[in-house]
Amino acid sequence: MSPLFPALRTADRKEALRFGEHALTYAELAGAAGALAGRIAGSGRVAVWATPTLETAVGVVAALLAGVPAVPLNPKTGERELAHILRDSAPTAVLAAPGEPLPPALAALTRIDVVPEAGSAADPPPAEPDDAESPALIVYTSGTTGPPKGAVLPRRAVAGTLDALAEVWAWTPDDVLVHALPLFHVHGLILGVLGPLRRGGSVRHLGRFSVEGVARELSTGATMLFGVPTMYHRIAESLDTDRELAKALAGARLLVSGSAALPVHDHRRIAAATGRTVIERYGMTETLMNTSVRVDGEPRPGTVGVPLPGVELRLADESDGIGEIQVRGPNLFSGYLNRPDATAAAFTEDGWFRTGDMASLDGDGYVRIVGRRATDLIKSGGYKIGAGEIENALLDHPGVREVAVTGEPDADLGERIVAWVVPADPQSPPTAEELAGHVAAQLSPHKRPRTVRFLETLPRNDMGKIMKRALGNGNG
Ligand code: MCA
Ligand code: AMP
Repeated sequence: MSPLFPALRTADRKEALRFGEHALTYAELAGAAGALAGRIAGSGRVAVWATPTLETAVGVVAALLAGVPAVPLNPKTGERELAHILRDSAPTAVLAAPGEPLPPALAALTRIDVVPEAGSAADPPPAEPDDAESPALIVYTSGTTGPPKGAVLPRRAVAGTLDALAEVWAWTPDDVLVHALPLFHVHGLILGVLGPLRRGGSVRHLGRFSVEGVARELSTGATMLFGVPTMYHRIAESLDTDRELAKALAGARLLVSGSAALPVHDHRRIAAATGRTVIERYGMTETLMNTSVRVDGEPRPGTVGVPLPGVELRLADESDGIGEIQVRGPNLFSGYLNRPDATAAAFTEDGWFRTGDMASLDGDGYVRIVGRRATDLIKSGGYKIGAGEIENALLDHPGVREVAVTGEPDADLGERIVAWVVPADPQSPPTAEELAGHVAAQLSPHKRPRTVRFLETLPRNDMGKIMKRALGNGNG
C-alpha cells in the first residue's frame, strides 16, 4: 500500500500542525514522528494519551509510520472505563506529552515521552507497512449495553475514507482546517488530523472549542471547519450579535458538521447570517465515513448527502420508506477487538454492516436519517453513549437501588442524559451532583447525567422489564 502521508516524504517547510503557540512544519513532523517511529517499531500496541496537543498528533503519526496499532485514550476517562480499555487492548507502552501526569492505571506500561522538537528532518521516516489490512488504530466506542468495544481500523479504511472525502469536498493541500474536537475519536483524530496530513495541507487545533477561536482562525487563513452540531449550535447562537463571526464563516471554503444530526433550525440560522450552507456527512466509528453532501452537489439541510465513492448503501427491512442503513465498502473496520461474537452480530449474513441508523432515501439518493434502531444509544454533544454502561456505573453507587437512563432532547447537546433513580434510602437520596461525579469518575465526564430524577419505583411490564417509554418524555 502507498504511504499514508506522502507529504512527509517530501518534507518541506509548510506548516503541517498548529496547536495554539506550538506548530510543526512537514519537515519537523517527519523528523519528530520518524524518530519516535524508530523507537516504537516492533511494539505490540501503543496507547496514546490523547490530550488535544501537538504531542498526540505526533504520537499517532509515529505509530502509523511504524506500523504499530495506536489506541487513543480519552485523558478524562474514569477508572472503570480506563481499566477495561487497558485490559482489552493490552498496550505495551503509552505515548504522552513530557510532564503530563498519567493515572496509576498506566503505571505498569512503559512511558514514552513524545518530543515534537526531536529528530532530524534529514533522516527520512521509516517505510510504512505494506499490508493495507494491518490495524492502524483501535478506537473505543459504546454499545447499548456493556463496556465500550475497540473498533479495529485498518490502514485501508483510513486511507480510503480520507481519499473519498477529498474527492467530494475538493479537499486539497491548500486547505487549512480549524477544529476543536477531541483526539480520541474518529471525527477529531482521523478526519481532523490525519485528513489534512494525508492531503499535505494544514490543521490548526484550538485546544478547546470557542466561538471566538473559530472566528479568529477562519479570518486568518483557515479555509475549513469541522465540528459537531453542538459547536454549530453555539456558533448559531452567537451570530446575531457577532458580525465578525458571520464574516469569518462567510469567507470559509467549507463548513462541515457530523457525529450527530444538525437541526434544520441551526442550519437555517447559519445560512441566513452567513450565506453559507453547512455540509453534513454521516459516519460511524466502525465504518468511518459513509455519506456526504458533495461540495459541487445541491446542499440539502436535513439530509446527510449521498454515499461516498466506493461505499455501497442500502436500507434494510423497509417499512413506510424507512429502513436500517446497511453499508459495504473499503471504509469498514476489520472487527471489534477480542469480540468475534459482537463482530459477527454487526454484519448481515451477506456481509453488510448494520449501522443501527434508520433512514429514508430521497428520490435522487440523498439519505435522511430519522432515528436509531436502539433507543438505548444516546448521542450527546456528538458523543455516542450507551444507557447500559451508565446504568451499571450508577448501580455500583451505594445510594442507588434501581436506575434507568434515557436521553431527552436538548437544544445544545442534541440529547441530554437523564438518570431515573430509585434511591436505596428514600429518606436521604444521594445528590444529583454526587451521582454525576460518580459517573464522571468511573466512566467519563461526557457520560455523566445532566438531570437526575428520583422515583419510588421504576415502571415495569409483566415480565419485570423496565418500561423506559413510560418515563417522562424520554425517548427510551
Ligand atoms: C463537568 N466536568 C466534570 C464534571 N462536570 N468533570 C468531572 N466531574 C464532573 N461532575 C467537566 C468536563 O470534564 C469538562 O472539562 C467540562 O466540565 C465540560 O464538559 P462537558 O459538559 O462535556 O462539555 P461541553 O461544554 O458540554 O462540551 C461540548 C462539546 C463536547 C465541546 C461540544 O461535547 C465535544 O467536544 N464533543 C465532541 C464529540 C466528538 O468528537 N464526537 C465524535 C465521535 P474541561 O472543561 O476541562 O473540558 S463520533 C465519530 O467520531 C463518528 C465517526 C462521526 O460521525 O463523527
Ligand atoms: P460513533 O459511534 O460515536 O462513531 O457515532 C456514530 C453515530 O453517529 C452514527 O451511527 C449516527 O447515529 C450518528 N451520526 C454521525 N453523523 C451523523 C449525521 N451527520 N447525522 C445524524 N447522525 C449522525
